[in-house]
Amino acid sequence: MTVSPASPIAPAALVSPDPRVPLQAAPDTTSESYRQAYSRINGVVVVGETLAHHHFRRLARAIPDDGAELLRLGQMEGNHARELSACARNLGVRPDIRLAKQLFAPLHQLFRQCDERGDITGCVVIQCLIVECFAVAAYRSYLPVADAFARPITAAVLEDESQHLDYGEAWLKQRFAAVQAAVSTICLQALPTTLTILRALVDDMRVIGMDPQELLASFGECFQEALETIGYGSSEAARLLRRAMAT
Ligand code: PL3
Ligand code: FE2
Ligand code: FE2
Repeated sequence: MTVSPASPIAPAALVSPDPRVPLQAAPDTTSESYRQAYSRINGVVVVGETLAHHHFRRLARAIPDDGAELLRLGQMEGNHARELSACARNLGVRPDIRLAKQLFAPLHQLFRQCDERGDITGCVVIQCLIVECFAVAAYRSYLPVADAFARPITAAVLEDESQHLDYGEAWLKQRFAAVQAAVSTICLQALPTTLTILRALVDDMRVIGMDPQELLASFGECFQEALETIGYGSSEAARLLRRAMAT
């Protein structure tokens, strides 16, 4: 933290209690514009977590060997949906569920199509790589501007999400040669619809103090890292990501 020499004493309200969280001016959570933006963003979060819960239940059926583990991960998503909707309730804000369902519909539809044709790889990539990287990037960038009620909840959820990513990485890594082509195909189909969700929230993110550009960069980093972990070479991963994001 840098404090200008002209004002050696920082204003108390600007001092972050957690040294790992960067210093930010707190947005006014009671303003009408904040409340409307939060309603749309929290809607996307709650719908995303609820869909994640359903997706893990479907994965548990598709991969019976890991059924118990996948049901446990799905249970965590149900808890996330409840805990993160409490963040809106705490501000007296009602999440915009209708808009969020519309935004998530193409990605959820793609998951269902994969599930129906027995494309387990497609299902694992959509939920455990794409949705989870999206969640990790989003919660990471929300954390420094979260209010006092939402911050510890978001921090705990963020830790859980990395377990979900780990599951998908391990599953794909174990059978990389057999699944690589299917991974690339589903990335090209599913990443553009994920960016559409992000694009729809850009103005609202700015209103609540988030930096959409930073979120996008952090999503790209998370995804690139995941692809490398499962077996892609780094330039191969970068090329796939570039192609998918340009669509
Ligand atoms: C999988 O575990 C969950 C999928 C949820 C995706 C959330 C995307 C969130 C978009 C940006 C806003 C983050 C702000 C958080 C506010 C409570
Ligand atoms: Fe979650
Ligand atoms: Fe998750």
